[in-house]
Amino acid sequence: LIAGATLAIATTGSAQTLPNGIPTKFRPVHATFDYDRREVEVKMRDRVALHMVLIIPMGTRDAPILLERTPYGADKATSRVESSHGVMLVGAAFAEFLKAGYILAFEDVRGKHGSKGDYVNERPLIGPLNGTKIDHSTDAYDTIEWLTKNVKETNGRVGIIGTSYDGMMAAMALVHPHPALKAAAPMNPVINTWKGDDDFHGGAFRQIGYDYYFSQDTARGEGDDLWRDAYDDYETFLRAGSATGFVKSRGLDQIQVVKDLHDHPAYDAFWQAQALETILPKQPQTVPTLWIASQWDQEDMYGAVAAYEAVSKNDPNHVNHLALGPWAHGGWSGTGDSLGAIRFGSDTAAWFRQHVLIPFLDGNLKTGGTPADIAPVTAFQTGTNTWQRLPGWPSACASGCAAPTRKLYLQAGGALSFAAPTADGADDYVSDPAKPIPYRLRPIRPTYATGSTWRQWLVDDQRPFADRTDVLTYETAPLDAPLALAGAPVADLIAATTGSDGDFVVKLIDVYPDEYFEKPELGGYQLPVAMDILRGRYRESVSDPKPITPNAPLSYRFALPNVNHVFLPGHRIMVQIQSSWFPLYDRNPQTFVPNIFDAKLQDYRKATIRVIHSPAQASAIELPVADVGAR
Ligand code: PG9
Repeated sequence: LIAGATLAIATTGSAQTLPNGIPTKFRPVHATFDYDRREVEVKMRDRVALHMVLIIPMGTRDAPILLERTPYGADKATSRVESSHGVMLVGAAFAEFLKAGYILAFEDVRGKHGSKGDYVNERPLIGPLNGTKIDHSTDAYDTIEWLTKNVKETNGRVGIIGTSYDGMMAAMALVHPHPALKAAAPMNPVINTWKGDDDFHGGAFRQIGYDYYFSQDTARGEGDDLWRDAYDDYETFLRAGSATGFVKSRGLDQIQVVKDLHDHPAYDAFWQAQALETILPKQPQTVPTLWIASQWDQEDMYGAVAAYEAVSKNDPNHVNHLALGPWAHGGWSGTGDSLGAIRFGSDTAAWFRQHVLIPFLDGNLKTGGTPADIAPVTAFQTGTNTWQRLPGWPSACASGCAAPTRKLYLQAGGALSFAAPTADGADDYVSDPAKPIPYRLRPIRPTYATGSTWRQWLVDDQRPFADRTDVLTYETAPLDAPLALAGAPVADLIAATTGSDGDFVVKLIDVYPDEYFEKPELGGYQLPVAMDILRGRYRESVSDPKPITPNAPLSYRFALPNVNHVFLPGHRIMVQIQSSWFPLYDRNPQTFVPNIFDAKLQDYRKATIRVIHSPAQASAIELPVADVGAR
């Protein structure tokens, strides 16, 4: 006892160091894991190493690989939760792929996150804008080559998938594809960022891109969020004046893509040379492809359908498919029973994954897989809330479709009807750039801010805008029979403005019955079905902008996004017309200036717009009217 006490005192009394609590090298034990997570560096043909993470179900053999190439972080995509179960690491949809027996491979595109090399936003394919020997097509090729040679668990068949930017990566892999690439599913892909995906719509510039480019293009990893001057983005952007004012106030002109956007406001050779919907059909389609579109895609509403339509023109083996769901951007991967206030009666996204997407992948990728019976077009029809199998898309269009479009004419007294107007008429409004029309109810939060409801804005109730004096509103009587649309409605306005430039926003709206017993709070709801904008200077040519002749009645014709929707009996069809949609789109000064990005304070002027609905100058919206019951 005494000896022990002496020893204890001696130990405490001496300045003996304690062992480091952190092991020199901790060796994790993963014996209970049901997956193997492998991080690999893959050398491209120019010796640049790209970082890839593989999730391989334990004990798997002879399995196909699903590859996603991303600028958003392969590590992040494969480490959502620390878990012994692979399905917990990845998003819910990817968990379904794992359960279905796939190996998952996420690769950082060059220059981002763990990958070496330079990052070029939307790096153009080799050609007039890219004089190097590498692009995303060659990087996909080299990656697939590596996967088939180095992953012993694979059956040597690879599918490429991805949403948005990653969807563009999937689309680019289809250019000179690797022979082991056996399926592709580009989801809400960026195909043409000028024609209607992220950056421009009808020539009007989407200012929300600045948030994206600030966080994405100022750091190899994840960048910061762009700061604000006010809680309400309406205030922040209005104070900045022009888009260039906003750029300068934040130093964004140091970012290459921001310079490119500024220097190419029109659809010039720069945009034309990288348009994937013109590049893809140059070679016959060989890889079975399922393009996935969302009816209310708030970011890339153009790409999937445009690519499907273009590729279908050179598809000798009939391997090209389209799916259209009632979703927002990326909605195929989530829970698809509702969007905002609108309900679809079932989990449309889960149904799509289990009945279309996974069977499509299985049929093309699994060893001995039998081709699934996937219709050329699988489209969810909103209104009736049913899935349809269609032979092609669109079902109706101005020419060359199964059915022609039908004109719904603007009429006096705010009416809309399929009969052409019989008396001269017009409606006027004053568009004031000092008080642009908010695209949503204010305060408008930054697009990507926590809690932002940006993803559902395309189904926002339009009532708050319908009674503004700078918005024209036309509507039918309640319908006594259902009216189905399957295609892209076309706005066809005859209008005059006192300005020498100006924007036209046209919204096609489903007005719910005044009282709606199924969901009373939707009584009178004005559900946007398709909406878009045209910058007047591009009314004749998207590549060659011209001033508008003031006070001259001129044609403003432009397509709205694709819809597969039924206006049900008792509902009304409404059209709203206005000349700003702020701050999503930069303001048109309504005075012709060489580059609207640089418009000066004095360029922004009020204009009176006259929309004409006379027999000789009828304004209308052309509807792709289809058979309601097509299945
Ligand atoms: N829609 C995103 C995007 C923004 C800008 C350029 C390219 C893509 C995306 O979600 O990836």
